[in-house]
Amino acid sequence: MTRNEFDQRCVQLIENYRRIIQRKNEKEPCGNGIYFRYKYPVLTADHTPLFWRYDLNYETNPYLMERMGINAVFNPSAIELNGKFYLVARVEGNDRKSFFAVAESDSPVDGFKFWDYPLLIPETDDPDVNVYDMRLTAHEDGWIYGLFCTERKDPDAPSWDTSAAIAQCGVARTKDLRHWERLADIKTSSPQQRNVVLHPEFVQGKYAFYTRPQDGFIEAGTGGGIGWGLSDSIEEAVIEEETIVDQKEYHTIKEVKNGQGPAPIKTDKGWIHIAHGVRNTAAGLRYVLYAFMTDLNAPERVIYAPGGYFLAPQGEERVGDVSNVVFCNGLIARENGQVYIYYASSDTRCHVAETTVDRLVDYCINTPPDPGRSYACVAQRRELIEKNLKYINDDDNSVMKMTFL
Ligand code: M1P
Repeated sequence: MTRNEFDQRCVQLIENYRRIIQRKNEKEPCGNGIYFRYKYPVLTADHTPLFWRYDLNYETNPYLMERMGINAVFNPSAIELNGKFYLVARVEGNDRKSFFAVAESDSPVDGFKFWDYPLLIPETDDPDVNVYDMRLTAHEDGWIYGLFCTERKDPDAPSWDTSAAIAQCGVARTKDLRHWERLADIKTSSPQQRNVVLHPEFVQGKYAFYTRPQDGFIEAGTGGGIGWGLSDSIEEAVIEEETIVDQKEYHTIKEVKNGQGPAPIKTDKGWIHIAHGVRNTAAGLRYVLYAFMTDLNAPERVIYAPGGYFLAPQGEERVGDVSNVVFCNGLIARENGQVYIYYASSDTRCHVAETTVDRLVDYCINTPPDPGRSYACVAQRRELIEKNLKYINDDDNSVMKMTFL
């Protein structure tokens, strides 16, 4: 490639990058009344700076090859600080290793731009092989904590088993998202932990955690529900006792396993939780989001559990590295009541859905629970139909008309 061709290709790449970063997002026009999706993903692999991927020196990279590709950007945590919106995304290189990187914007729905460098979160004495899925919590103790999954090779796995891993919860804290102090990994009695989230307030004077005990790396086994436990310390957190807040359950959207999403939103009616539920299908696992509400004074006690899913993969969201997955570990609940739910699709890209605290409260309180059997589901739906039919006039026997239209 000549120097001139190299320069032209540089310009082309920069133009493509700018187009993506500067693209205005569009709210979907109608929505389902619960939330509004947005048309474009808020972060993708193409949002990562070109200088993360290319060697931009003609002498050392005359073909302007992508030397270190980025495979995916997904499962972002989120926080609003001083009027700016930040996503701490899981960025995965072509080498399969994930790391965290901060993208910043003045808007909650578009314009996210990565900082020049990804985060270099310190390791412990036992280095992580892979880190992912951070949950940020602005705790009442004044720190912002990032809890994430730290994965290491299973030391007891037989030599032929090159995929057995142990997942546990890593902890780091910061005040500005730039400087991070690594604390000890959380100790629980479970052989595997993922989806651990710090509750934003002290409970009984202790740090409180949502956990997800699991027997195997993928298989929930005897675990799989959303757990709850307390620890005196955050620097050396030990959860002696884990109770299950929200069980996995036969023939529901969380039949195989489930996990807490971001830290819950405090409302005057209770804590609103967004979680993911996993079921099995002939095509593999299907991950959807669901919501529930817990008691204001006892965040481990579920008081409302709307039936079914809150958000499931649709359209392009259904396809990616791990298809048929939506996963949420970040949201921003603003003081004005607006809520931005950041979710990833198919372990590939990040999206946003917009709603309000009032809508979420209504959804949690007034959506009927899963009654557990087809017969009971039909009875539940017939009740809704009966109430609605008084608004429907089909006198002309062809078109159903809402009487109030
Ligand atoms: O691939 C889907 C998700 O699988 C895991 O979630 P869970 O622990 O609930 O099974 C995580 O690896 C997550 O990052 C991933 O999106």
